[in-house]
Amino acid sequence: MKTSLKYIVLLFSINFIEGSFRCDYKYSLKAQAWFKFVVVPANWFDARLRCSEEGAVLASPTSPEILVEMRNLMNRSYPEFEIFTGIHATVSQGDYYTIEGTPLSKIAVPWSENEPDNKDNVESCIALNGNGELADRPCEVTRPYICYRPEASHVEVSECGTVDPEYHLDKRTNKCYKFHTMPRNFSRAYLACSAEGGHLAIINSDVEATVLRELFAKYPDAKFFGNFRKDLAFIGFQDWGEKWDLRTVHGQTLLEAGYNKFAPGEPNDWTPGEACGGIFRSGLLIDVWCNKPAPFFCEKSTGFPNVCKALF
Ligand SMILES: [Ca+2]
Ligand SMILES: [Ca+2]
Repeated sequence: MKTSLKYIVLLFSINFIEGSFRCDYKYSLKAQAWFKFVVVPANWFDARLRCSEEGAVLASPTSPEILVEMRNLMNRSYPEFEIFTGIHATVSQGDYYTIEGTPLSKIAVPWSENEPDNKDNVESCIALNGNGELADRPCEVTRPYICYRPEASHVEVSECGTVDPEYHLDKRTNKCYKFHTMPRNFSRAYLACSAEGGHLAIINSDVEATVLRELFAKYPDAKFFGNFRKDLAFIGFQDWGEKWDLRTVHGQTLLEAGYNKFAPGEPNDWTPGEACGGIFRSGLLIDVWCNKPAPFFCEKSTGFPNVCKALF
């Protein structure tokens, strides 16, 4: 009995399922890809970033099948409604390519009336409207958008419930962790963890502090490139705009969360709204400037977001 149970657990803990991805994406058989319509408008740069962090790309209508699926998701058939596509000339004005490198000349989608016009010479990003027509727009304006992930033949969904191989399960806390060595400010670090289906790590026990301390130790200073402090990393607490009221990104005080051991002299004086959570290599806490880029820890539950199979 015990052996068979172990076998079943093993079978389900590391899956090599053909065609699996997070369930907040919808699989299209015709386009052989996963799609997610993001309703909250973002500027083009943030749209690209969020799709990328989710393991996808900002969608472009590179085939009739993809265009059909994009229009289905938009679900509006009037020209006033627009989404951003991944087609852009943000590197060199006028040189339009999709994120994946397909040139604009290979995109068989008509232009909207009087477009493209590069109005005021500030338009380097391409929107798709409800009529299925293109228009160039300033990249800084905000639009909804669609993230896209072509179906790979073999996708490894880990025991952490993600295709991201950098998340590792720690049996002591039954949570998964990823250490981002590329430094970001607190806001961008928060975005990265969130887009990956997790959150900036919240320490709920001395054991979890040990887990992070040990993970940090696997990355000595020499493994980081760049000019920033390598003795601390962001984790998920901040002052929420009120001086001294440090709380986790899930709203709990550190005591409620289960761990509030600060380094000697920390937290020290700071300006409200500019104190964000950090952890030293020692495992002790520190409050740091939110806008100074630092490496960071993400934490993820094994079962969120859910993983879905493509229906073939
Ligand atoms: Ca235009
Ligand atoms: Ca935790």
